[in-house]
Amino acid sequence: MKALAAPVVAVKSRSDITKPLVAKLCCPLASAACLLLFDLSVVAGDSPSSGASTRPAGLRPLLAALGETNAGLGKSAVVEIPGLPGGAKQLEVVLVPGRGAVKSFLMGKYEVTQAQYQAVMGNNPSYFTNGFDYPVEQVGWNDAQDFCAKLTAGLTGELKGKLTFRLPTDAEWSLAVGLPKESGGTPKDKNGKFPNFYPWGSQWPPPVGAGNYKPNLKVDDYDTTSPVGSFKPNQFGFHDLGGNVWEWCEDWYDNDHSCRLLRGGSWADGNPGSGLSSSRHGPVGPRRNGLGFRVAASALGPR
Ligand SMILES: [Ca+2]
Ligand SMILES: [Ca+2]
Repeated sequence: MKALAAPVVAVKSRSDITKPLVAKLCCPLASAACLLLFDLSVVAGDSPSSGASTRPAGLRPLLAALGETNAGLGKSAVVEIPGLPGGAKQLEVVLVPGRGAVKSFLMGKYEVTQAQYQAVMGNNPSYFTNGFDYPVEQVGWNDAQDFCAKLTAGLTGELKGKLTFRLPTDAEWSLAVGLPKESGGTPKDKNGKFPNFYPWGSQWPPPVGAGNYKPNLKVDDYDTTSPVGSFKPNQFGFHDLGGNVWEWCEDWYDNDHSCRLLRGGSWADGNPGSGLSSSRHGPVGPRRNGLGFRVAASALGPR
């Protein structure tokens, strides 16, 4: 059984929970109108582990790479969201080369943060309001969809009509976490089918610093969520794919179509099953403090 983060006990009202951070993040630019100011500045990094450089490279090469089957590693782009507080993590997307039927795509280097969610959506539903770079949680699948739709609607200039933000598919998430080709129909069919295959390697329990997992594993210093990017990235440059918050994906969990798919485990998980790279979860309540998401993006229309 996988341990999902417990539903929030009604100790605080949602408005009480969000007030401190809202005050911190309050910015006159954080309105829907500001979304029209979106622009995408592409920064190219030679390797994911070196981090993104600050060299502007233009958008076109990245869009072109989305149409290639053999897109190069290490390309990333920053999506500038107006209204982020100074020093807050930007929304950065990393290019993942396609494989088989999966076309090359962009996926968020980090889980979506509370500052990013606040700036785009105008509210912060998170339970653990410890700072703006913590992952947004207590978001449902529909909330994540709305966030992506607003990002897409805010694109301007050469991006408009060329790119769409969405949630990663199950197959994309598997590619990003480095899984070999999987067999099976639904995500539920593929759940846990690669034993001893974790985001950090093959050992259990995880080594210290592997990610943010349940406190009894003693692999990190966080009892609940941690700021995104607190642990080293994987080979593609993604942080926190394993642990911190479970991540909503685009797919249904199974053919019942009763719930959407979650991947990656959370700060509240400490069993090997949840830690597996192939771990999936579906049947949960809509909003819990261990559930967040990261964005994906793909090209739209003719280039
Ligand atoms: Ca932890
Ligand atoms: Ca995660």
